[in-house]
Amino acid sequence: MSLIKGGIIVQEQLKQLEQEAIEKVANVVDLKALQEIQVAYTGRKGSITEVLRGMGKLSKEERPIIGELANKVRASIQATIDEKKAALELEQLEKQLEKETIDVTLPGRPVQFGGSHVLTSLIEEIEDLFIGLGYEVREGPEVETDYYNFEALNLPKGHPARDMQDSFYITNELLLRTHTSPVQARTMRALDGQEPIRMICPGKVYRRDSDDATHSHQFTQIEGLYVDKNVRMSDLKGTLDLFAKKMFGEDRDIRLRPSFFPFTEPSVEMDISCKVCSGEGCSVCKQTGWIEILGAGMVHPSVLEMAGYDPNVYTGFAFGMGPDRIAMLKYGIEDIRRFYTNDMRFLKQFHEA
Ligand code: 2NM
Repeated sequence: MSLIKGGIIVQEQLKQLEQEAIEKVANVVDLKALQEIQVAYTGRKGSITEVLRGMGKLSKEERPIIGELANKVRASIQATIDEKKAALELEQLEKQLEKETIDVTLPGRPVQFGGSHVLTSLIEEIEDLFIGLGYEVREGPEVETDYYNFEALNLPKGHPARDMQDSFYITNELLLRTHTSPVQARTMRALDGQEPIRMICPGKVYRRDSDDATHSHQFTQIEGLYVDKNVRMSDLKGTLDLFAKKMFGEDRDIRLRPSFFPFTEPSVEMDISCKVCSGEGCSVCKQTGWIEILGAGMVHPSVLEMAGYDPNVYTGFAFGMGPDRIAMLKYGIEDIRRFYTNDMRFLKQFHEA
């Protein structure tokens, strides 16, 4: 079958388009330009479609021949584009991989290990000890009401001991707690005089002191409370003796001295025997052979009553200590501010290597 004039022209056009497209594809350097070539030649509005649209002028015999040729040309251009596309994509991937090369043999950046603050560790040690005796650990708010911080602890408005603990007031009725005892008053209140209590409450407390080597406006406290029927002073002494020996060593003795707190009656202060001089007298114990560790006493009947416990049925003991002070004694730390100024060289001494 041979083509007549119209067919030959279209045939020539198609071959020329093929030639042209293949040349353009060969010179293309990016995928976007390649895509444009594809649209321009093989797309629905591309040159090949354009040529085929002119087929109406051709004879019936010529049409299938030209149609077949057009398909071949289209396929040939498409194949060239596909091949180029694969090559460009590979090239792009290689560039990308090169840019993102990771040297897996480089040593990692050193990790800084953290650790518990010395006061946190000490508090946890004391918690464990009392948990072993059946005590619960309880927490309460640091912003406290005047009622729970003072009133419920037998410190009514105008009581001279309120001056002793100059406080940070927020409003007339709200302040930063000056001790953790309000947690105990709250716990007693919550149980409504119905159940025995064995609890300790560790936490931060605040007082309006000028900071120096032995005073801080913020420090820690742990207070304990035991309320039940028939709780006696001897129970307090036995508990404190056990605590002192577990905390400071089996070879330590304790002694109780009379003292005064508004929320306990009678009140005592507990000393432990000095380990440095074994009672001979040295600078740590200020030549007395004894070191003051905590305050304690039998819960004042008014405190029990205000919390809803009948003081004729229930009795209790309470004690309070300062982990800051205990840590200072235990580790020979001379300045309480050390705990709060976060010098890593200081803090790291209490971590295992
Ligand atoms: C101390 C000393 C003596 C104490 C009393 C109470 C409460 F709430 F039960 F009444 N809590 N803590 C207490 C008693 C605290 O600290 C030196």
